[in-house]
Amino acid sequence: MPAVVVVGTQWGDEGKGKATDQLGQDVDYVVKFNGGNNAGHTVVIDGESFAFHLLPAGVLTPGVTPIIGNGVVVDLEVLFTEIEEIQSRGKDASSLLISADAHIIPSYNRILDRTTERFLGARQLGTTGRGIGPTYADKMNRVGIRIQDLFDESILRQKVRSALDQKNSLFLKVFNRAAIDPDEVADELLSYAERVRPMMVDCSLILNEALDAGKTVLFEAGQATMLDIDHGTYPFVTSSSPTAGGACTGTGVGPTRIDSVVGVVKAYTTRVGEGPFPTELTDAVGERLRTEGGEFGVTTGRPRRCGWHDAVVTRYAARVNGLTDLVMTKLDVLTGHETIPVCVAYEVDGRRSQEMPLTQSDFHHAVPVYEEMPGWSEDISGVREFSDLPRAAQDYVLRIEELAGCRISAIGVGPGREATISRH
Ligand code: 2SA
Ligand code: GDP
Ligand code: MG
Repeated sequence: MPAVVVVGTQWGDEGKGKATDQLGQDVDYVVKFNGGNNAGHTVVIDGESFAFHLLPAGVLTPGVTPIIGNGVVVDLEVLFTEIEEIQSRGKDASSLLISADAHIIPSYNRILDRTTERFLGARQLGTTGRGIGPTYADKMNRVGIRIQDLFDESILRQKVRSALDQKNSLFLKVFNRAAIDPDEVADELLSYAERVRPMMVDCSLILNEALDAGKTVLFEAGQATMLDIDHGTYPFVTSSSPTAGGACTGTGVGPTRIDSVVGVVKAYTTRVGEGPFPTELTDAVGERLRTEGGEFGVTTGRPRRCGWHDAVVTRYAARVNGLTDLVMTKLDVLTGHETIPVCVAYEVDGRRSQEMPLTQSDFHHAVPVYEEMPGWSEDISGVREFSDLPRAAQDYVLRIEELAGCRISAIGVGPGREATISRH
């Protein structure tokens, strides 16, 4: 497939890193199109684990050109720390490219993100504190700083000053903090300019020319459908577009050029941060999923909230992303449960529906309707053929496929690249 988009179908951490790494073995470009270093993707190669926050997962594959698209927000300090870390582990990151239009996360937005969360107290969103929300807000308010601004010092200083004009009064009057000196911020940003210069490109031009020349491109999403600013559980969302449409706006490639959209879905469900989660388990079973699934944030180390598979969410994700395929991950983690409930519908005020409720108020009190599936006890981590899975595990996958209305073309049974069952 010349152009394939990989998205998360739930609340993130579905295993997009592994899926991108695998699909990315056969492509020429991997482009990250949304989010920033709030993402945490884990890739395990030959038993060695790599965690990415800002860099596209494709950075590990020789011959692949990784690109940070215009839809991404870039923390320059994190960028160079990650590059150095990868290089110190013997991998080459020198082919990395960055869109000239990508926005930069200035230090004041990290401060603003964390201070706002503290200020909100019980009403906080549970952000990653990386400055993501304030940087996208600046972009929409047209007071953002872009990668290209690093190469026009007077414009950069002017833009930082305008952004801080508004924020300093907030810091001083509301948060009771000292004002931030615009020149200090500009000096810090400018100190990265020469290292960024060779990476800065026109992302849209490069990708469209590559597609014209018959090359292949993988579009890698950070976060997931239910965290999408438009289609997620607003306001408990991130501030970007992790759904398939974001691949177009976040890179400058038109929708007619996209061939397939792969949704990554965990066999169960997790969420980090605040917000509604109908199938959440707050009991010992949830704790067991967290322990056996290693469900802790890759970026912040926060324990993830865990619950059963919510097929209403998966079905919704299939619709809003126009999914062509699903890749299911972590089926191995469900081994050993006597029965496995799957949420097949919600009840809202006594009415049952398989679709996402129209309003967030309804979603907040949606009651999951469960169907009990028989579990299995055999270790499935070494299975590589679908027909070799225990009957109950096969039925579990087929039922979710049916409920989602989308084919499950691969199944993960372990974190490693090889621990995958392909159904092609
Ligand atoms: P933000 O920082 O503004 O994007 O936070 C807003 C909400 O989005 C959620 N969010 C995430 N949820 C799951 N995984 C994410 N990445 C990391 C990971 C998370 C971590 O891969 O483990 O390490 O904690 C991610 N990024 C943002 C966030 O929890 C808020 O609910
Ligand atoms: P992402 O944000 O969607 O890329 O996912 P994360 O990397 O944050 O979290 C997914 C976690 O599950 C990582 O630790 C992966 O190594 C791990 N993982 C991915 N697929 C599988 C699988 O099929 N089985 C198991 N047991 N672990 C998996
Ligand atoms: Mg993650």
